[in-house]
Amino acid sequence: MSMLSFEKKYRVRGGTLIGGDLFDFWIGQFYVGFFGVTTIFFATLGTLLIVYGAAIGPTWNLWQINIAPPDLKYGLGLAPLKEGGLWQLITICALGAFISWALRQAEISRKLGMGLHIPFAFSFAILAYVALVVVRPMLMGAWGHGFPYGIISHLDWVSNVGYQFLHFHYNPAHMIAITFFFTNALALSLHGGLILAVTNPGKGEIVKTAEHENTFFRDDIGYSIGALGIHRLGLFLAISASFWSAVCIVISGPFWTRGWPEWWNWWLELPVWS
Ligand code: 07D
Ligand code: 07D
Ligand code: U10
Repeated sequence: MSMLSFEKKYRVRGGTLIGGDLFDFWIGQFYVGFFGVTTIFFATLGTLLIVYGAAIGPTWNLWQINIAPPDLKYGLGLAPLKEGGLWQLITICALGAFISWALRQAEISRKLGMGLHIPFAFSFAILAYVALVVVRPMLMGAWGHGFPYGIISHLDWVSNVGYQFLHFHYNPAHMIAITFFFTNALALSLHGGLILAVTNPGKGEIVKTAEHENTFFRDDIGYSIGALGIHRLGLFLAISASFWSAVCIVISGPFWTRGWPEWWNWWLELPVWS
């Protein structure tokens, strides 16, 4: 309720990327917009296709439902509906829904006169998905290299693909991605902890200031990155995690076909050792 006076000010027409006034309105708390409609369309169609795939499949067990990509023999062509064609249509719907969602975020940001940082960040999640189901399969010559849509089956895919390269932990880009994921968790825990420590004090205590925040980290580690800086760092860490994930899977197959431990032979082959 407290938001209502503010909402009156910003809930005005404009800022849309496409279609002008068409769909430029709200339903309840949700902004609709052209890309809201395309999101609903793709997400609904994609979900119905998954339900259809489950209906013609062997199980209704949520964990076991599996929509497999086409056999490798179909290459980069279209497959019959029941032999991976469904996976291809669902992939198109997923891409349609994710990209619509990012554009919807962009329209809402524009309406509010905000930066486009959120859709920019979400684009990196989409990039990782595109790397898995579009870029890598295309570079390897078959849609069959995409991952299957199912809660357990997609885990099996990750494990199988990992062992195809003997020991996926030796993939250098995988190492970089994991390091970014872990650093991201460290940064968020430090930031969450710091903000709660200064702004949510015990009864009778006063709320502390930015000086306290900076001083804590100067005392602790000799440097404070600052209020704006920690958010820049957080965004950088998070998008880097997705970016290097995309890199680590795109190089596995298209650019490196042997076991990942073998990649490190370049170290032993350095001329300094001979
Ligand atoms: C908390 C935001 C909310 C999102 C949630 C996910 C669905 C799927 C659909 C039954 C952090 C909603 C789930 C819509 C249900 C049907 C048809 C985000 C939050 C709660 N995975 N993965 C999960 C997806 C890949 C891997 C869980 C999606 C790659 C491993 C969930 C994608 C690889 C493990 C899930 C995707 C991979 C998981 C929790 C797309 C490498 C786990 C996700 C579109 C990235 C964990 C049983 C979560 C698990 C898990 C969804 C892709 C690896 C089902 C939508 C192919 C190793 N994945 N995943 O919290 O418990 O994300 O699995 O790319 O251990 Mg996965
Ligand atoms: C792809 C998700 C995109 C999601 C989108 C939105 C909805 C809507 C609706 C909630 C990228 C979806 C939204 C559906 C939901 C509502 C309402 C995110 C994506 C667009 N690994 N590994 C990674 C670790 C091993 C292997 C990435 C760790 C083994 C393979 C990350 C370990 C082997 C692949 C990572 C470990 C192996 C990966 C995943 C430890 C198996 C990939 C994160 C501690 C034997 C994948 C792009 C990611 C990848 C990937 C971490 C172990 C294999 C860096 C920490 C050794 C084959 N692994 N891994 O990418 O890079 O998120 O994918 O052992 O393909 Mg690995
Ligand atoms: C942050 C922050 C900060 C805050 C914050 C946050 C980051 C300091 C100020 C935010 C953080 C949190 C709240 C913490 C928790 C969040 C997470 C852990 C992240 C994960 C989130 C979730 C798991 C929740 C996910 C929920 C979602 C995605 C909402 C789902 C909503 C919908 C499906 C509806 C979307 C609406 C759309 C698309 C448009 C409007 C549509 C409708 C209202 C529905 C009806 C549609 C129509 C009428 C359109 C017609 C449709 C047509 C024509 C198509 C029909 C097609 C057919 C085939 C039928 O830093 O600051 O605090 O809080």
